[in-house]
Amino acid sequence: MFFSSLLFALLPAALAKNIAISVGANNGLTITPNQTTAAVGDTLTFTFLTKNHSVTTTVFSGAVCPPPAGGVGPNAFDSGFLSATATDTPTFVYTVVDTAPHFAACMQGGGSHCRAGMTFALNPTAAMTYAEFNTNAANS
Ligand SMILES: *[C@@H]1O[C@H](CO)[C@@H](O)[C@H](O)[C@H]1NC(C)=O
Ligand SMILES: *[C@@H]1O[C@H](CO)[C@@H](O)[C@H](O)[C@H]1NC(C)=O
Ligand SMILES: [Cu+2]
Repeated sequence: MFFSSLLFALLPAALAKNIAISVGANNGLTITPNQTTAAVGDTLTFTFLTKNHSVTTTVFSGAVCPPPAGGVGPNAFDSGFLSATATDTPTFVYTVVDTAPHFAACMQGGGSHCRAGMTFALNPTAAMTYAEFNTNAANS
C-alpha cells in the first residue's frame, strides 16, 4: 500500500521532461526552437546566450509587441530582462502548469526585438499557430 502510493507520487515527476531553449544564439534576435509542445509538469529551460533579452508572455494578436513586464493572460510567465556575457549565460526555468496555448516574445527595445521575430509559442494550436502569431507580432 505505502509503496504503491509512493510509486504513483513519483511517477509524474519521473515522466516530466525538460525542454532546452536558446535565447539569442549567435547574437541573433531568435528563440530556438521557436515553438514547442509540453505537458503539465514539464519544464522549459531558457538559456540566454547573448545580449539582453526577455521571454515574456503576450497576446496572440493585436498589441503583441512589446509584451508588458510581467506577461499577459492566465498563467503568464516572464523571465524579466536577462543579460548574457561571455562568462555568464543566465537561465530562466518555467514549469508548465496548463496545456493552453501561450505566446511569448522579447520585450527589449520597445518591441523591436518582438517585431523582428524574437517570438515563441508554447502549445500552439491549429487555430493559433506560431507562424500566425509571429506575423501578428511583426505587424504590431
Ligand atoms: C521557426 O523555426 C523553424 C525551424 O527551425 C524555422 O524553419 C522557421 O523559419 C522559424 N520561424 C521564424 C519566424 O523564425
Ligand atoms: C537590460 O535591458 C533593460 C531594458 O532595456 C535595462 O533596463 C537593463 O538595464 C539592461 N540590463 C543590462 C545589464 O544592461
Ligand atoms: Cu530581445
